[in-house]
Amino acid sequence: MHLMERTVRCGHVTDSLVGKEIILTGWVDGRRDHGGLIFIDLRDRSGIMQLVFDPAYSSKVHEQAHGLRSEYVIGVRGTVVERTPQTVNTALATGHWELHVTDLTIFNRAKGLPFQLDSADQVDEELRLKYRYLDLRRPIMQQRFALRHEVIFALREYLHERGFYEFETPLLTKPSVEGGAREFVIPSRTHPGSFYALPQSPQLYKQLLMASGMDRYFQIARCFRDEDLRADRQPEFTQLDLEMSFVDESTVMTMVEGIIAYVYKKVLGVELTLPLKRMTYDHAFSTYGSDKPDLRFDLPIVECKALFADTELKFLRAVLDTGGSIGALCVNGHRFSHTELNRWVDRAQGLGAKGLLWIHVKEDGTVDSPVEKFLPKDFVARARAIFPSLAAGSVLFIMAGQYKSTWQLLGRLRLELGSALNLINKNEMNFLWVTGFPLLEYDEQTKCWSSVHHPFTSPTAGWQDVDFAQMKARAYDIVLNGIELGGGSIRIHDRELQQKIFDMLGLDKQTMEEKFGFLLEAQELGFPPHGGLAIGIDRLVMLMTQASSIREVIAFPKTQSGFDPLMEAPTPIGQAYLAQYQLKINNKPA
Ligand code: AMO
Repeated sequence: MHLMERTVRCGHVTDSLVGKEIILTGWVDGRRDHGGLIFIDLRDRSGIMQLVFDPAYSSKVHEQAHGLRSEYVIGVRGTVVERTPQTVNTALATGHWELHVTDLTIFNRAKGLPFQLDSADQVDEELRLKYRYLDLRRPIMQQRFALRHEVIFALREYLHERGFYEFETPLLTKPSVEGGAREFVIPSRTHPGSFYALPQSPQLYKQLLMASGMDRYFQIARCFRDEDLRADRQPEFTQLDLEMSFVDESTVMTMVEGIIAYVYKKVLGVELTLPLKRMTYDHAFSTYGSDKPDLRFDLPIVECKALFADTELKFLRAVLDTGGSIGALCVNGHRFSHTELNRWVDRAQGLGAKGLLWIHVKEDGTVDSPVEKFLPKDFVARARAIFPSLAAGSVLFIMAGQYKSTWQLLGRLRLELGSALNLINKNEMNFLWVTGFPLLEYDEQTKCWSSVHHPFTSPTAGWQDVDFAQMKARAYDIVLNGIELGGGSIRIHDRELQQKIFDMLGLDKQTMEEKFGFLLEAQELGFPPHGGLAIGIDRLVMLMTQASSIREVIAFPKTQSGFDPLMEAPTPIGQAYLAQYQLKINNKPA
């Protein structure tokens, strides 16, 4: 008889099974052959159990066990026995017991693996992804995916209890006509020359479901974006997407806080303090140079134009005379050598800054700086009025230029300093809502205004009375440890307002009809007020498992260049295949 029907998982063997006969199935994780006795660590997704093969239990089975190698797939029957005190392994959950094996089935053998599972962290990621099924056998990966499952299960549970319906919306949807968007397109065979697009998010479908009276919607939604990839970006990723009717910002934000607190409590046993912190976009940007500040450490950017109002330093003068800004980070409690300070200058230049000025306050209260002789005698006293924490040993890192770009650079430098100087408590979970976003942003290159979130976002009251740049959105982002976890808004449900927004974005009547005619029409057929949000599930699970990238929590992710080394996708397709779609590849270089 094959030992297929396990009675318990390896990691779940406990005291109550001592003296009992059990069946285990799994993979050979390790093997020690001590001549007479053979010890095997048997692994399944729950953990490891030590097997002992002794000729005294069965000489035939002991003989068979000699042939076992790493990653063989086996089933065993045996008796659970308490280990002697000297052989207890406290590092293992099942380390107090072992299985004395009397029957063995070898289901399958394994050749030498392309990499050792316990040193997978050191191998090239592309190799790990090519053999992802092996990579996923590692306990750390099994734990991450168990946690991911628990998170998704908890989300469904919580939302079901609160009257949300789960929906599936189409994956074959409408491209954004003019192109240039970050979309993947799919040719249609039945409509030659026409294309579908994979959704960047289910945004419009979920709004339409509100027009249908579904009231509360959610979806564990796969989204597709053809954009440059990073540690927290993949071309396909998963959102918890939700939408609610008859709500304002606070209802949606409170619901989302409840969801996150429930998941943290249920899955990690961590109690979050609600409500979460809130900050306006203007404050976040002026203080941290970012719309998603990492608040696990402070180190604010301080505007210090006044300190240099009468400066003779040419580069600062030039910036001040052209309406630019000067910002500084004041680092206390760290001793920097000249070499280190100059390395930070190089780093700032690496980030794209023209330069970085450092001023070090020495123990005797005088300053050390490349521009020391241009600084007034009472510099430290004047600086202290702006930087109250300035003391002996402090270093000011100063950057000058146009406000937005300079603050963005200082924001990035702040993050690098935070990490290099160990200012970040890695175990902290620092949640933050950012609100009061601008509605629109101006693109210098295209000379066009575009939506900061999306064009269906409602502006705040009074938008008619201010310039485009001053209009604010009824939008909110949720940030965790400096990573944007989710974003949402209250939407427009009125045709007239929607049309005005499209106008501001430069859409002419015809394009508006072609692209969004269905939405404008729906807005005239009884569309309720509504709003919602989407949370990046991959990012959430990455942060909950302290993984270094979302690729560690997606079962079959793409590489940084968007390639799947396992299936080898994308891949060219032949002429005959293309002909079905009436397509031809132009092989000439563009
Ligand atoms: P947004 O574009 O902000 O909003 O996306 C919501 C969240 O999805 C995650 N995310 C990603 N995760 C991995 N890889 C990517 N390439 C990627 N892009 C986004 C982030 C982000 O915060 N329809 C709106 C939501 C709404 O208004 O309700 C939307 O998609 O965690």
